[in-house]
Amino acid sequence: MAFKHGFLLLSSVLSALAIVGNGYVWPSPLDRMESIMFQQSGVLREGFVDNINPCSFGSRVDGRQNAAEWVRTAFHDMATHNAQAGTGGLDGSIMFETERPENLGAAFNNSLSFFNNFHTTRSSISDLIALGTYSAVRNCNGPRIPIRVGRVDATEAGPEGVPEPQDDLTSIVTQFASMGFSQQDMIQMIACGHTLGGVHGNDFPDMVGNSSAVAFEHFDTTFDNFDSTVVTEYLKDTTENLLVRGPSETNSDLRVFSSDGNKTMEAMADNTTFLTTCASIFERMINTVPKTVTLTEPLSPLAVKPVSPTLLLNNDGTITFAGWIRVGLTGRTDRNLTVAMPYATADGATGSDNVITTTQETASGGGGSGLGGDFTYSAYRFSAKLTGGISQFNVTVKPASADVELHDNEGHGFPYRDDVIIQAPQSCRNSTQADGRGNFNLTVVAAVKDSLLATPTYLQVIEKVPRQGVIVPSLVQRDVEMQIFQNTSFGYTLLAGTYLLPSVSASTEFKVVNGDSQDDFRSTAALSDICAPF
Ligand code: HEM
Ligand SMILES: *[C@@H]1O[C@H](CO)[C@@H](O)[C@H](O)[C@H]1NC(C)=O
Ligand SMILES: *[C@@H]1O[C@H](CO)[C@@H](O)[C@H](O)[C@H]1NC(C)=O
Ligand SMILES: *[C@@H]1O[C@H](CO)[C@@H](O)[C@H](O)[C@H]1NC(C)=O
Ligand SMILES: *[C@@H]1O[C@H](CO)[C@@H](O)[C@H](O)[C@H]1NC(C)=O
Ligand SMILES: *[C@@H]1O[C@H](CO)[C@@H](O)[C@H](O)[C@H]1NC(C)=O
Ligand SMILES: *[C@@H]1O[C@H](CO)[C@@H](O)[C@H](O)[C@H]1NC(C)=O
Ligand SMILES: *[C@@H]1O[C@H](CO)[C@@H](O)[C@H](O)[C@H]1NC(C)=O
Ligand SMILES: *[C@@H]1O[C@H](CO)[C@@H](O)[C@H](O)[C@H]1NC(C)=O
Ligand SMILES: CC(=O)N[C@H]1CO[C@H](CO)[C@@H](O)[C@@H]1O
Repeated sequence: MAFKHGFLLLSSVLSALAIVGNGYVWPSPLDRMESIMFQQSGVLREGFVDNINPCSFGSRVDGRQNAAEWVRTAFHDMATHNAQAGTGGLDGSIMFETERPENLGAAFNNSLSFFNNFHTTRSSISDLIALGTYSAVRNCNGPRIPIRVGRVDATEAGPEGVPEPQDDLTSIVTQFASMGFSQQDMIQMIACGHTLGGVHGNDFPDMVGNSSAVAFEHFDTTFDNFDSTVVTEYLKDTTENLLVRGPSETNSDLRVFSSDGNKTMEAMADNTTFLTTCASIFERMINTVPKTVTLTEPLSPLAVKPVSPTLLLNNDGTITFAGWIRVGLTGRTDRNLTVAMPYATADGATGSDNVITTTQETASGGGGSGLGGDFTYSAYRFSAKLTGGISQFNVTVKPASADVELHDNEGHGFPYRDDVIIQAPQSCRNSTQADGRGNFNLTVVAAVKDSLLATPTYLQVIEKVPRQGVIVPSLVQRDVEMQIFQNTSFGYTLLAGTYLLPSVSASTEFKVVNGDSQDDFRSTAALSDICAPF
């Protein structure tokens, strides 16, 4: 097969999920989204919250509120769903639609360029938009919205059809009906959306009476709190929401909110009811997807999760196994834990010698959390030199005052094989221009078991390919057949592959694959400038 430098477009890998009980079996395509969702602060944090923390973030700098922009992005992406045909919905097609009059504003590209930092083969832009709504709402003191994943990104623009403030009530009701939402749903969804943010002078100068980008008229006085004030101020007639108070040509919120005699709004005036109502309608909003998409069960955090495990063949023949074990603290009163990893060698041997010890991470107090207390964890670091290799491990957690717990990955053990090992120190990514055209030279070295050499080994790099008019590049897999580079006397041969990465792709994912064996999902950003000798 002539794979060399060939490529294929990535399709969703998320359809082949193994979900067991509450959690799922590790490793899984879900791991990426699970980490982004539940490792929001502290040690091992992913940084997804950076652009929306605090809830008002952005508003004092440039008259924009990022949390509000993320929520608006989800609605505008979803709004062109056709429930009858089962087309459109939360599918990332907003990427191709930012120049439409119905999508006025910097909100969409601003949100998408942030989500792009988290875009991988295992985290689609549309799943990130959905997680963006969860995160923005949660970080603004709003309710917890269950997050299902598996959305597949559109590859082109969809039809038009986002409601606009000058539309009459009948056409707005019709538009929501076409998306699959009733008149009451419509009132709820808009009221919930307009508890954050406001209207910008540069987007709607006639409404604001000022075309300045920093003239930002909030929908309610608590624009940075996800609460019912948008409703109560409307009912008390003290609201400064320009979609209620503003010019009558563009006061769509007044038309919508009063369309059932204020019945739905009155029912949402109470904060508790507001939060439960919004959790439910926003969950339906983000789960409005094309009928070709099957969403997973809601993500829940794994109780015990290996984080960034790596192997490394040393020049004395030993193998270093390092990484972290993330241990969930939810429901634990005794947090004085001893965490260890009984493992099986490459040929399956176990025993009391084959146990890796861990120490609690010292950075950031040794732990971290999701948003709003949805999940908390401690992180345990390990780094062990193995002499017989590895094929799988379990995790034991011993609270000081209770019996030892065995975490065996739903009975499977955590599979982890040493057939193919990416040699991070021998790999490099030159940060200076390799060829004077802005390309980066990526060199990847892997140790492959001699017994596997009859099968070709491929370096698979995900190249980010820019698209005209779209702020998010597409992800294209490039396969490079790796060549023998150095023999060792340890049963492994070092193979090397190089790929010239365009600068937009300098930071991307890669893996090394040999038949059924692979070392998976590494980041070029973690590589140094110089390839060190073995
Ligand atoms: C008839 C339907 C709707 C109309 C006509 C409408 C109209 C508007 C307008 C004119 C703005 C100001 C945008 C700007 O100045 O950049 C806005 C902002 C916003 N809308 Fe809506 N909207 C509708 C429904 C919704 C829904 C269902 C949501 C729910 C998620 C939502 C969420 C938001 C948010 C969060 C903002 C604030 C954005 C920011 O501060 O940057 N909208 N909307
Ligand atoms: C427009 O808004 C800006 C920013 O809030 C403000 O400095 C300016 O005075 C406003 N102009 C008018 C005419 O109100
Ligand atoms: C609904 O509430 C608005 C704002 O307080 C008010 O102007 C309007 O008269 C109310 N409509 C009905 C039918 O009660
Ligand atoms: C809702 O909560 C906000 C603050 O979180 C508070 O200012 C407001 O008074 C509450 N509204 C009602 C109706 O309780
Ligand atoms: C891990 O647990 C599974 C299931 O309980 C067991 O079959 C396997 O032998 C264990 N592995 C090790 C290394 O102890
Ligand atoms: C944690 O438990 C160990 C015994 O398992 C004990 O020696 C140690 O003092 C405890 N540490 C704290 C902080 O309680
Ligand atoms: C990239 O690096 C490899 C290995 O160091 C080298 O052989 C190749 O010439 C380099 N390519 C460019 C364009 O610098
Ligand atoms: C969003 O970004 C794309 C790509 O850079 C650009 O073509 C498009 O015009 C931008 N949209 C807006 C509204 O600025
Ligand atoms: C590695 O060993 C093989 C066979 O033993 C030999 O053909 C090959 O030239 C050696 N390669 C290197 C890079 O030393
Ligand atoms: C500028 C720079 O760091 N260049 C290095 C790129 O990587 C190759 C392979 O390790 C080195 O030889 C260069 O010195």
